[in-house]
Amino acid sequence: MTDNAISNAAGQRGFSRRSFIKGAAVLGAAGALTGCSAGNEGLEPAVDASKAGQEQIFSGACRSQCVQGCYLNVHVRDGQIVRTTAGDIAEERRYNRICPKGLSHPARVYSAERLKYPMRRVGERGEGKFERITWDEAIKEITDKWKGYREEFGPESIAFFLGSGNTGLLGGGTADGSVFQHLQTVMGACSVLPDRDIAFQDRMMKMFGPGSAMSDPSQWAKANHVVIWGTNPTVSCKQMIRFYLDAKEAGAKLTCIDIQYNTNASKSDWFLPVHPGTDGAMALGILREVFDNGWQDTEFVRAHTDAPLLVKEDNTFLRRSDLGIAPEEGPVNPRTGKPTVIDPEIVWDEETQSAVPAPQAAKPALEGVPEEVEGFKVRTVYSMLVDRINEWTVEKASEISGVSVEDIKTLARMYGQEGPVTTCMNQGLNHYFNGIYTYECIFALMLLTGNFGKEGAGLGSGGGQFGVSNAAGCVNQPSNKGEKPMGPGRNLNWTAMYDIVHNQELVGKPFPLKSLYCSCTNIVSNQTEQNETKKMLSEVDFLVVQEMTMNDTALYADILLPACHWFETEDLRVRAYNMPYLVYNEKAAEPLYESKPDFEIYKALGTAMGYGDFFDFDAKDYINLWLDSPVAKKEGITYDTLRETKVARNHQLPVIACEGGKFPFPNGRARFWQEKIVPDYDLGQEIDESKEHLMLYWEPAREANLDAPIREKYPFTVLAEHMRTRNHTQWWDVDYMKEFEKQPIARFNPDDAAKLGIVEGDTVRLYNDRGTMTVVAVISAGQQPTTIACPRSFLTREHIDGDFATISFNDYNQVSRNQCYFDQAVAVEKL
Ligand SMILES: Nc1nc2c(c(=O)[nH]1)N[C@H]1C(S)=C(S)[C@@H](COP(=O)(O)OP(=O)(O)OC[C@H]3O[C@@H](n4cnc5c(=O)[nH]c(N)nc54)[C@H](O)[C@@H]3O)O[C@H]1N2
Ligand SMILES: Nc1nc2c(c(=O)[nH]1)N[C@H]1C(S)=C(S)[C@@H](COP(=O)(O)OP(=O)(O)OC[C@H]3O[C@@H](n4cnc5c(=O)[nH]c(N)nc54)[C@H](O)[C@@H]3O)O[C@H]1N2
Ligand code: SF4
Ligand SMILES: [Mo]
Repeated sequence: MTDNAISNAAGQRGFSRRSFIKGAAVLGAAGALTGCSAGNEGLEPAVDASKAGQEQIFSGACRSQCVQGCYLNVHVRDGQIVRTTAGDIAEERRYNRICPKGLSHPARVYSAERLKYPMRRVGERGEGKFERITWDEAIKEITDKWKGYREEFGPESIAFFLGSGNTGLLGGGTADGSVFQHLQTVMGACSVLPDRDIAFQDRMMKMFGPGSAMSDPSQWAKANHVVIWGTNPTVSCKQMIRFYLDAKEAGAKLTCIDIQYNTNASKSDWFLPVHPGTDGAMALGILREVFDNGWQDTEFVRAHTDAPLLVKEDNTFLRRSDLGIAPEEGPVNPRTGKPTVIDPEIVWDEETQSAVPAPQAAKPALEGVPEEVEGFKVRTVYSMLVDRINEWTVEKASEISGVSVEDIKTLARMYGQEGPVTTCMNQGLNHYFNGIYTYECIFALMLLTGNFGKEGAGLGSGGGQFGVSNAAGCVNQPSNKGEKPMGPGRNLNWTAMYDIVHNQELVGKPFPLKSLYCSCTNIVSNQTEQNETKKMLSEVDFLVVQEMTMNDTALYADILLPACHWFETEDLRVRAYNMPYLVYNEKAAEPLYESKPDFEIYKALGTAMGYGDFFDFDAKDYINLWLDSPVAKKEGITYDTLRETKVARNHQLPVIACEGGKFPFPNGRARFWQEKIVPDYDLGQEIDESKEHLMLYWEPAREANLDAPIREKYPFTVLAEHMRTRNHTQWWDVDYMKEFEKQPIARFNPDDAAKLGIVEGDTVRLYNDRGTMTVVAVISAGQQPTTIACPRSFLTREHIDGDFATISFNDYNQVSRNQCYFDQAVAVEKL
């Protein structure tokens, strides 16, 4: 940090330290550092100090992109937040939880790094030199600039980055109907898509259909096998870990497939290490063994997937209309208001040896179909799947994945013979360039062995659905005069941002982007290829950052707006992946310094832009608007009831997703085949369609692949591990969390370390063509050879030199706008 930034932070310190120490005494007494509390089911809530009349307790929601969304009690004494404890959801105590981060909120509230007042940049971008200004000056300067850009270049010259740092409705940044999103829509500004965690969700939708493909965790205990495949619940999904252990207690065998030995592995019955980014190849090897033994679930596949459908030479399905019968109009689709089209796919009926619409076939054939049906050259999806599986051998899969032939065969037996199997996945496989193909192959394994839509068989991890929300209605809320919002503006992909800002062009066409507004995100630390991010932020005309702390993105702002802490304002926590309750957050204390609730800032900006009529609501109005949905009405959830109950059951996972093999596609069948390739982004990229039609394509990761030519120069691959003590970069400002994770490290396999002459505690530099980082070495036998693991949420100033976030690449798979955080190769130098 520069002198000014330091003096600014030091200026804040005087107040904060004193306040924090006062709070910390109570915190220590509460034993806040002893670790993560277990589930509280069956236990009474902890001692209620409020009974002694000393403390007032407010309801709170922990709402970072940890996405567990725990319900907390916020204890206040003399107007100061002194501690947090787990809230009590009496009807389902299995969701009562708090972790050390949740316990350390007072330290965030009173952190020395909090932004105190609005500021204007006076130094170079990134230097962190600012001067204090008033709120009026800040709002006027921002909106004067924006009005100028809008006049000259149109509304899309301003872009908003909707970040995930706060999963609240009023103050949050996410695209869940937040006020921030409403402001962006009203202004017709562009939205910069974070492009994170996309491949997993995308492939679920494409293969299993819209809606949730995740079964309720209560199902896991009914499985014979639970496979934790590329997810790290003990660190990343804390609401979930107890369900794995429940399943184990109930007799399920736990298998952990990971690239390193970690706590999940230590709790599992079987740990199976795999080479990074090769799980898809391993799944194909498992499938080969399954098919060689005839262990596939033919009847499930026939009845519930597109395997028997006939594909023509033009890659579309043979349909009744191809046989000369015009499509019929079906019932009106309530979403589009248009009639559905009835034009069923044709299958070959084994019983009658004739071509009939799939719903009328007695026994749709999977194989043995004539080459030509009704004048069309066709193949069943199934026969193409079999061909592709036959391109693989267990030995080839073993060679690529590093998993022994024996172990692959054991997995085949597990999936093919010893079900039901619940497969628990999340984002661990997502963060590679080949992420979509990995998921396709594993999902195919689940479908082809019939491990889906049945008790104890399916996809686990706990998902999230907003059963009760009217998010779109919130965002598109008309003004009180009935005017419509101008937007939404265009979506911009992260990977194109540097080009847009630098060349003022998007896919060869002029695109004068002038201003970027970030709230609830730390893009410098979290988006891929940091040096490119920094170049973009240095070149953009006008950057507004709304933040709680002076983090790496804040250092670049032209205008910095200080947001208050979550417990200093009212909100509703709407997003959570594994905790099925909405949580109402009461205001527990006054915002410190001159910080303000984000809700008020968004409203002030909207009003100053001349859109006051669109922001004529208070918290109650907006929450009620979001709750204006059939489900919330049915459940009787309103702002007033939430203020009473604090929590309300929200997104309900189906107990068994796609139960009975009913998939939410028009034909009810899960999909292996894509008729039409629809990339989820368009940057004029060329697409090799041969990779995309059949869901059993696999290719290696880009740099994590051991055989990639780049590995000659950069022999190690680096996992970006989520930190135990931070959610992304949040909690960086809590000093005592550093007792657990002090500084950036790189973990090496002992043999690699010996070859490199590295011992624990050495200073090492990891680098590639894109970036460099200097950190401390740690040696661990849990690390596979040629792989390094680095906890990844440190700020630049916490590294000895460089920054971890500089080494990743900023490029997407041809159809999936998915950032890759784990697919990176480096060389290592001992300093
Ligand atoms: N404490 C904490 N919790 C968090 C977050 C945080 O920053 N900190 N972030 C939140 C967010 S936004 C997300 S998206 C989730 C993500 O939650 P998870 O999906 O659980 O992802 P990760 O924590 O990255 O864990 C990935 C696991 O996959 C393993 N892995 C990596 N590559 C491979 C591979 O090629 N094959 C296999 N089989 N395994 C592999 C890693 O070793 C690791 O154990 O976590 C959320 N929770
Ligand atoms: N190398 C690497 N990079 C990664 C990942 C990885 O595994 N490795 N994981 C990726 C994933 S999966 C994700 S989801 C992203 C997450 O990326 P981000 O969403 O950028 O995550 P955070 O670091 O939590 O940043 C949130 C910011 O919001 C601020 N904030 C919190 N609450 C509020 C509030 O109420 N108001 C305002 N105005 N600001 C607030 C916090 O101070 C913080 O700076 O990171 C991605 N980046
Ligand atoms: S950080 Fe995550 S697991 Fe910890 S208390 Fe907050 S929401 Fe819960
Ligand atoms: Mo994420």
